[in-house]
Amino acid sequence: MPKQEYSAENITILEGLDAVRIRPGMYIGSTGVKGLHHILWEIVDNAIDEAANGHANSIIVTLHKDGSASVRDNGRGIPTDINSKMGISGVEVVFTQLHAGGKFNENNYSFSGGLHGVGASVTNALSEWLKVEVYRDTIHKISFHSYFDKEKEKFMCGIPESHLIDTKEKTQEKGTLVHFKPDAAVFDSVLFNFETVSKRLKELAFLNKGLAITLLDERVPEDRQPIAIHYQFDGGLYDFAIYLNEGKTPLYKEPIGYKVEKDGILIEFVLQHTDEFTESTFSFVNNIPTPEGGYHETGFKAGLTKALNDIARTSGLLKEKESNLMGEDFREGLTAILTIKMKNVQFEGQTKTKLGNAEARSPIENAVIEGLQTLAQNQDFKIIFEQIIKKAQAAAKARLAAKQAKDIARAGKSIENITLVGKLWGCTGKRVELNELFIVEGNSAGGTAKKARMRQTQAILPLRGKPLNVEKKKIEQVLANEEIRTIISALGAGYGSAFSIDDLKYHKVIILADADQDGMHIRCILLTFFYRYMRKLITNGNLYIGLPPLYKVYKKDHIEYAYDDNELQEKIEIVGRGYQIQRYKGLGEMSEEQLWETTMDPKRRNLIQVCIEDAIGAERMVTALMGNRVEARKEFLAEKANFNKVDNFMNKITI
Ligand code: 1YM
Repeated sequence: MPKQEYSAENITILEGLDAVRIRPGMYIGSTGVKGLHHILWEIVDNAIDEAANGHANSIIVTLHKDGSASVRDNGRGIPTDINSKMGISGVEVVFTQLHAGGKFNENNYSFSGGLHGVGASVTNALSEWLKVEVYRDTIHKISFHSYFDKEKEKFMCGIPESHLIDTKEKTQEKGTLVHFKPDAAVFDSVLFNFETVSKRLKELAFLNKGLAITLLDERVPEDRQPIAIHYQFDGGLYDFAIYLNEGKTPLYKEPIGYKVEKDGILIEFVLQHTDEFTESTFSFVNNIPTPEGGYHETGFKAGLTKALNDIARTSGLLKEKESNLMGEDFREGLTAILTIKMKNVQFEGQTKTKLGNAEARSPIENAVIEGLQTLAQNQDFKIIFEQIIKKAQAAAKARLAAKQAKDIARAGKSIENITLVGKLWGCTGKRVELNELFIVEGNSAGGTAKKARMRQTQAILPLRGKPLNVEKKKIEQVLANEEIRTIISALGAGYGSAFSIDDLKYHKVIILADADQDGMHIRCILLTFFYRYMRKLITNGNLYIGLPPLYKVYKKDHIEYAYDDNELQEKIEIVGRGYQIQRYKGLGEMSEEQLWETTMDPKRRNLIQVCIEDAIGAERMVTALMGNRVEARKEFLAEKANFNKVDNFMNKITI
C-alpha cells in the first residue's frame, strides 16, 4: 500500500456549504433519524479511516446531555498546517469545504464509507455548532457555528469563529476530537438512538480487528453514572462469525477465513457452517453493509462453489462419475462474512446497498478459490473441509428428494391452482400491482374476510391451522406442509433461490392474525418462512402485517376503534359519557362491515410494512425465536416481546 506524508497541501477542494443546507437530503439521504445518525457516521468514519490506516487504536463516541455528540480518536490529528491554495489550515478546509479530504486524493490510499464519504463538512453544515480539537504536541482549537445574518438576510452555516488557534498548551496526547450539536431546524428529531449507535459501533469494532471503541451515553438522570459500552474484538471477523452463530450448533469449532489484496481490492472473508439449513452471508464494502448483495457476493459464491467442488474431487469425497455439487448445497447452514475495500464504489438497488462495480467480481472469486485451496492443503483444516463437503452432499441428496415435492408445487402453479380449490378466494382484477392477498388466521375469520373484501383486488387465503415452523426444517419437510405449499402456489413466484419477484401475483401480501399469543405465533412462523424462503418479498417491500383494532368504543350509533391501549383513552374521550367498550379477542368476532372498515379498507386500515433494515439483527432474532434452542427463545421473549402490542413486536422485526 503506498503511504505518503500528508499535509494540508494535497487537499482537493470542490464547493461551499450552502448547498448542503439547501438540499440536505442529497448529502445525507433524509432529514429523519437516519440522516441525523448519518452526520455522526461522517465523523466516526474519519476516525475509523485513521485507525484502518494504522495510526489510531482507540475511538470514543459520547452522546452528551445537551443533545450534542463527540468523537475522539488517538490518531495523527487532522493536519493543522496551512493549505497554500486556500490560505487556511487543513482542519478548517476539512470542515468548511465540501468534499475536501485526503479521501479524494488519488495518492492517498483510503477507502471511505457513508453516503458516501461526503465528509465532515456536511456534519458542520447541518450543526448548530461544531468544535474541533487537534492534539499534536500542543492543543489546536477551532469552532464553527450556524446563524441567521440579519444584515445579509441570509442563513450562514458552518462559519468559523476564528481560524485554527494553536493554544500552545502542551499535550502528551495525540489525535482529534470533534464535538457537534445537530441543528434542530434541520432534523425531524435530534435525539440520537442508543441502540442504533451501539449496534453500528459494535459492527465497526468487528470489522476493524483490535480497534477499541467506547460508547458513552451521558443522557442519564443526574444521580446515575453514564452508560459505558466497550467493544474490542481481537478476532475481528472470526469473532463476528462466532457472534452470529450464537444459539446455533457449529459444524466445526473455529471459523475459517482468508485475507488478501487483489487488483487493488482488499478482500477478507470468514465462514463457519452450522447444522442449520439456511444460509446467511453478510457483506460489507468499505465498512458499509450491503444487504442487497452485488458483484462481490456473486464472486464470493462462485468462488466458494468452484473451490469446494475442486477440493471435494481431489480429496476423493466426490467420485469421478458423480456430478458437481451445487452452490446452494455448499451454502446450506453457512454463516459467512465478506468484507472488501475498494475505490470508486458504485452503490445501486432499492436502498443503494448493492455493489454495482462489475470489476469486483473476479478478484473476489479468485481470492476465495486461492484462500480455500490454501487452507485445504493444510492438514489442520482437513477435517473441516471433510465436514463441509459431507454436509453439502447430504444437502444435495435432500435437494434431489425435494425435487419431487417441488414438481408437485409446480404442477399446482400451472394447472390453475388445482391444489387450492376451495381454499384461495382469488380476486378478479388482472393488475397485479393493485392486487392484495390477505393470509387470514382461521377459517371463520377467513369467511368474514371473504364477504367483506373488495372482490376485484383483494384475495383471501384462510389458514386452517398453524403453518409449519420452517426454521430447522429441511426443504422437503417445509414443502410437505400443505399450508406452506398453498402460500407458495398462491403467490405464484416460486421459492428459495428460484423465487422470482416478477412473477408475484399480488403486490401486497398482508398477514392478518389475531392480536393474541396464537396470532403472534402465526405471524412469527409466517415471517420466518418469508425471511428464509422469499426474502425478496420483504426486501422489495411487498410484505405487510394487518393490524386489527383491539377495542370498539361505542354509544348508540357512534363507534370508534382503538388499535392500542393509548388510543383507547383517546377514543373514550371522543365518544364521551355513557360509552361502552368491546374488546376484540379475535378477528372472528367482527362483523364483515367492521372487518372491512377497520382492517381491510385501504383508506382506513393500519398496515405495517415488514422490512429488514438490520439483517444481522433479523438473523439473530429469527434464530432465537424459531430455532430449536428453547432457552434462547424464552430469554428473548422475556426480554423483548409484549403480547398486547403487535406493533411493538413488529418494530422489533422491522429490524
Ligand atoms: C474524530 C474524527 O477526523 N481523525 C482524523 C482525520 C484525518 C486525519 C487523521 C489525517 C488524515 C491524513 C493525514 C490523510 C483527516 N485528514 C484529512 C485531510 N477524527 C478524525 N485523523 N493526516 C491526518 O488522509 O492522509 C481529512 S480527514 F484531508 F486533512 F487530510
